[in-house]
Amino acid sequence: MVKEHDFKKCNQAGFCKRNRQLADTAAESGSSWTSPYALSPDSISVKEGQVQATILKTINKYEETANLPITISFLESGVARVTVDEEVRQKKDIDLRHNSAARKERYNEVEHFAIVGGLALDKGAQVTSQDKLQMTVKFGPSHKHEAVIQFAPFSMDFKRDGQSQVKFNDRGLLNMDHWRPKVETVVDVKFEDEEDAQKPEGEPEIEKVKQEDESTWWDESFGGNTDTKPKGPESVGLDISFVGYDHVYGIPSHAGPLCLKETRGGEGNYAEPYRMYNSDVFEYILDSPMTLYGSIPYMQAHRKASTVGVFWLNAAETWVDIIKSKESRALGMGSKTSTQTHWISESGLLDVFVFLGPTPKDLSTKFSELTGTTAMPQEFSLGYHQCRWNYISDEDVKDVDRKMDKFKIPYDVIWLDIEFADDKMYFKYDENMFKDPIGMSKALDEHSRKVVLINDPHLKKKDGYYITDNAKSKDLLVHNKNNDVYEGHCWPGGSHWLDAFNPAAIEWWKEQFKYDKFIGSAPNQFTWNDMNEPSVFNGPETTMPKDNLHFENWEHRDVHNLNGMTFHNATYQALLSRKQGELQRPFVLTRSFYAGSQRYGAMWTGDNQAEWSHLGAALPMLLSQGISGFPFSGSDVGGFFGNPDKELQTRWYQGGAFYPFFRGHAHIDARRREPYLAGEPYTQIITEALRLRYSLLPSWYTAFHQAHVDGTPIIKPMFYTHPNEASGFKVDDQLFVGSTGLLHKPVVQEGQETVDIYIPDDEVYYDYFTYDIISTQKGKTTTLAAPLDKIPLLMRGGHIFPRRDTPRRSSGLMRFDDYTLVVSLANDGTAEGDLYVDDGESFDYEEGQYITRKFILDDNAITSVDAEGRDPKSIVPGEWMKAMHMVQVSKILVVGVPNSWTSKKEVEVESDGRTWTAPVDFVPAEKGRAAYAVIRGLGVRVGDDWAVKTT
Ligand code: NBV
Repeated sequence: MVKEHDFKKCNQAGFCKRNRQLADTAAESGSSWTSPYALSPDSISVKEGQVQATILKTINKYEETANLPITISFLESGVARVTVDEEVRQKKDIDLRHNSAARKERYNEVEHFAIVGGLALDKGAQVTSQDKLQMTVKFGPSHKHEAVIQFAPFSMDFKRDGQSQVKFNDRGLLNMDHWRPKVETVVDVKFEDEEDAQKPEGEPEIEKVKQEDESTWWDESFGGNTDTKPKGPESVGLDISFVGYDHVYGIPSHAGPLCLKETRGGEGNYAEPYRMYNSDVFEYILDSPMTLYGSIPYMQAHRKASTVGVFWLNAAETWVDIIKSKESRALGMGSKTSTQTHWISESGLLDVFVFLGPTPKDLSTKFSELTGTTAMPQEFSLGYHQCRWNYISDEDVKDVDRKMDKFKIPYDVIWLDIEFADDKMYFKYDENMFKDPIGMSKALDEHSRKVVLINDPHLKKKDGYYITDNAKSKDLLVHNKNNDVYEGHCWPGGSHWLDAFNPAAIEWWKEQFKYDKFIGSAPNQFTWNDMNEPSVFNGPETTMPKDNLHFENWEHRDVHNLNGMTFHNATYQALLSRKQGELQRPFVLTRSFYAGSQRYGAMWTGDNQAEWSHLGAALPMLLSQGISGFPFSGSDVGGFFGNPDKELQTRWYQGGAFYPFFRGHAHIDARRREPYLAGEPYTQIITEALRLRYSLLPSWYTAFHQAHVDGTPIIKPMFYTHPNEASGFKVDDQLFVGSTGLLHKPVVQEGQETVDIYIPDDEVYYDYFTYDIISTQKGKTTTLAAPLDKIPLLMRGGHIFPRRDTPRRSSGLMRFDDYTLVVSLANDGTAEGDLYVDDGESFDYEEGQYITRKFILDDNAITSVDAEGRDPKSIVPGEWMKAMHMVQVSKILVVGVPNSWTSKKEVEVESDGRTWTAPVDFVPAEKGRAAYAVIRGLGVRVGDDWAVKTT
């Protein structure tokens, strides 16, 4: 069990404690509380979508102020951004500072790592009114968005269609700890008369020092480690209120419900704020706001028919308090709940993006414009990954491979954990155990399978280990507070850490992955980045000291939450450039992440446990990843720590078949548990779950492509697909796959043989396996039988989705198989769906080498047209496209066909100027099962336009 006391609570982090106290003081003072921040109207300048000004923070009774430049940017997308910095300090101030190598200004480079676009300014933004007290700016498409900036105290109100949605500093909790010198010796100055007191020349802070509680400003110790905090207090805090919104989601990763809880006590609530400080929290506890391995400080608020959100662009340790308040409305009008949040970061800028919706999908699109979308994955990475700590030798790997084949269990990737490396020196295979890694890779390649090798950011401190020696000589390692190379403990013992903030370190890292450099590496080998929070065994809270220094002398404190992403990026770049001319898409799994990590690969939820509760906890976490822009996510199937019993293992595979990233993994001390070891009936049931995943790969790939195009989640929660159905806003134990209409609810309890599945609309739903019509009622749950061999899976009426029905050993072997289309008729007799397919490995799709189809069934026909309306002749087919020319849609299964199909024996097919007929098998409705028809031997090319006449 994770030692909770090894990690800080808010009151053990000085800045969190201070800001929370401020919230208490403000609340206690009620209306007499005034925020000491005022925007100076004289400082305002407006140009082309941007307002610039200075906020003055009154810092003492002499009315001295700290100057905080503010930039409010109105973006073309309708998103607004508010950035507040602190004026660069005087040289003399800097000299007064503790003697430290750390940079003096506030960290301002998060944008450089997290943001890739979407910053074009809305040049049409217009100041529509301005007086001494406030100004109003209209912006965004059709000027529907509006920002009201109140000057004193400073606050902002973001409106859509004239209605307040998001408010800043409404509760007066804005706080930027201004820079102050550390006064070593407090001079004992006594003032006879406070009123007449003259400020002593040159010693402005002395009196203040005596009045304020300084105890959390400077050095702070926790768990035997002292943070020297050479820059003193520099926290940023802000209250952000979502007016009229009673649900908030996001800020992953936390092991709790998708819909975030309140954090200031009360029944069922948390007593601590949600924390974001990427940490190695192995065996994490469930239903907790404790931090985990990665952070995306992006929150969305939702109410019926409206979604808005904020993105807090700060990479320092961050805490978020959430409370809800009920406001009664006029008599008989009931009450309206608002959610009030309080964001607190240890250092850096105040930099917040505001999204005004109104749909969850709008938010996905806008957030992905800023932070990028999911990298288009290699298709194999959507298959099943077989991992454990550790497959101990190349013979072991080949043995597992053979056995998977023997039991006809499909899989794509086998993984090697840290024991593959000689004495934990990554880039060096343990030659005794892995005698022929190239031979091993080739053997796997025969069935189009891959290997993933772990590669952690700690480099073993050992003279003669080329990697460390070379990185050290080039000064590419993280430094300690004295600016020497930092040393800590990790798997290899004494270790150093690559500083992937340094562009030269990335260039160097790329070199190490070249095939001729990394002996034993091969094109079908990919990478796993673990421990990149970074995890440091002897560091404070198992990570790096905050006063460590990175590239250009930024303190670790400022960049901590970005650390994992920079390493993930370095590895992604490295896999991209292993050999000149070999342009295959990288696959890199990361444990630690930040907003933007989706551009580099997949994540998983770290070290869970082989317990039912952890199986249940996985889905809400993955759903949260999906709506937060990083949907390529999974949890260790089977549970990392411990030994699942066979029922749990089986249920986990059934649930895992619906994780975007699907990997079985186990701790080194856990018993072997490859699916073939489970024995019957378990092995067979697990194999069926895997085959289901494989047959649906075309649909998964299509969903991934959508995520790649516009940030749409791959698995979707109910509030996302049905934003107007309030009864589904808290539902986080079931999912829709892409736009397939496939609705799955995993069984997550021992001995459970039924599930109650929530139905979000009035559509007809069919059982995926039996085609039974499920009795549904919008907003209610319906009970499905779910014996061990049954995955609860429904097809929502109105969808068409692609499958490949021939079971094979790996996804690569299915590349040129024919397709089956499954059509589930809606109540109104229509259906539609999509297919996207490319070669699944190269970047040729960027040159138009892909097939994308829109399938539509209406009263008369099922048709397939190019989803982008491209003229097929405009595409010069490459090798893959040529091969695809032979691939057909060979079968269409139509579920829910009307009785008029009874006499249908064949249908007319039309494509490429030709017509022919295809036989139909019609099966009438029976005992609750829908009528269905199978059109066989269709013979249409998947890339061509075609129509199947159904009348
Ligand atoms: O590399 C060993 C493990 C790995 O199997 C696991 O998936 C990671 O989350 N790693 C953590 C380090 C040790 C964990 C106890």
